[in-house]
Amino acid sequence: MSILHKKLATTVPALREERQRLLEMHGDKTVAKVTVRQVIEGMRGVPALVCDTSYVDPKKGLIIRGTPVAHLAEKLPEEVFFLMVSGELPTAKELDTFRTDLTARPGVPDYVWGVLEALPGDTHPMTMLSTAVMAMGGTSVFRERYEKGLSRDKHWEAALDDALNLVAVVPEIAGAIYRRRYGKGARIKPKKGLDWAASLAHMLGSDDETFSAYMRIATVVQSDHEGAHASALTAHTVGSVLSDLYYAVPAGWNALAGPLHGLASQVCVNWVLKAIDTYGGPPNEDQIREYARNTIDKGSVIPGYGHAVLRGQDPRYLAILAFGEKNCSRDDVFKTVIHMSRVIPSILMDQGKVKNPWPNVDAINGALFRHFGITEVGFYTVFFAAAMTLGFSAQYVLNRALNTRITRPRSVTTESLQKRFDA
Ligand code: CMX
Repeated sequence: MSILHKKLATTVPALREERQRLLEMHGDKTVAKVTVRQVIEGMRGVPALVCDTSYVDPKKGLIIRGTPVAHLAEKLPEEVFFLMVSGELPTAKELDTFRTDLTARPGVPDYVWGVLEALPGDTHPMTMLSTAVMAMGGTSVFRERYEKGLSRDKHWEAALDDALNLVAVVPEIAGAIYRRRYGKGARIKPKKGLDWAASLAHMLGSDDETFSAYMRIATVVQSDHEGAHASALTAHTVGSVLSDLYYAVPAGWNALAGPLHGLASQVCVNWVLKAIDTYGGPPNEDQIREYARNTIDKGSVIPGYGHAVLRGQDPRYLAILAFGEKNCSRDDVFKTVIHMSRVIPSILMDQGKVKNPWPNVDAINGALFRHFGITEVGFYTVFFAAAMTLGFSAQYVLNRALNTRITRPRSVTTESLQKRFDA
């Protein structure tokens, strides 16, 4: 039994009692009214589920288990995963035990490498990631135990086994995808003693300590973003029907793979590089204005800007900015990203409809990857997905612990809205 199994076993009864108490005392009270606009426009802002791993405050941004993400930026991804699942950061001894637990997990089954090899060489790396992990479904502890009649009370135990197994292997799978997809040579095996992020850096092909430090901070800030953004909500819904984690997490990744969500980091770097190419070097302020306006006039969004919930600066962006200022302040792409971030908000504000004109995390993370030699933009969303594995998995485990019900809101017809409100 892992240390997280032991920890959670002590907290699950109280979590269940509290949920029951809330239901009994307040179950029929109204949380919010829902407008026709919210129904038509993507359920924006409708409070629709509980997520305790993290919360996105519109002004302050990501808060993980009560701690603003900026205060966790120096932590290891493993520590943050432990925090998300258990509600507490591990002590040094607990962290040690937890890291040993992770290294003792079964690893990637050999056939998964064959599955990756069988895909066409130009497959998008996000497709590779979901395919590889879905192919691991046959190893699901949850599925196996459920089929044998696992009691509802113990769903979380098997879910946590799957979560630990997946969290332990995601760096190796992501590293292998990078090397296979971009012709970087043979897959690199995990090296003993490295933390989660340094291990991923190593399996991409880099042992540069500054790059590992970047991977740590970038993983932590992108590890979770509450439970109702498009990809977490998708993973949540798939998990709510008791599909195992090898269905639920790739489902979330598949939602992350769109340009309005996690793919924005790939789109954003391409957009910045095209600006540099268009103007024969880093654009000046007037050129940035012209370039951004052209993008908007063509009917596209400015990639890496805006957010559905945030209404202030994104602390994930700011954390990566601070790291970049220390470590790659002379990089032309990085400098252009910063220069753009000073010019673009006012252009977006002038449009009069954008609710958040500030850069989000996707505006900047690709510039740092490029700086550290990972120039293949298609990989950036795979990294985001690898980081999000921590949050999706933690949320999955807690939902099984609380026996969260199947997600089943209602849809309405246009006719029903017309009849109700046109009358
Ligand atoms: N550039 C141009 N227009 C933008 C914009 C941007 N970056 N962000 C929002 N708008 C527009 C919207 O398209 C919308 O226009 P319409 O009314 O004509 O449809 C209007 O401003 C209002 O949108 P909003 O309420 O401010 O934003 P939404 O909640 O609808 O959308 C998001 C949020 C992120 C999809 C949007 O800001 C966007 O497309 N940004 C660019 C893509 C991006 O960076 N995505 C990554 C998000 C971060 C993450 O996934 O974590």
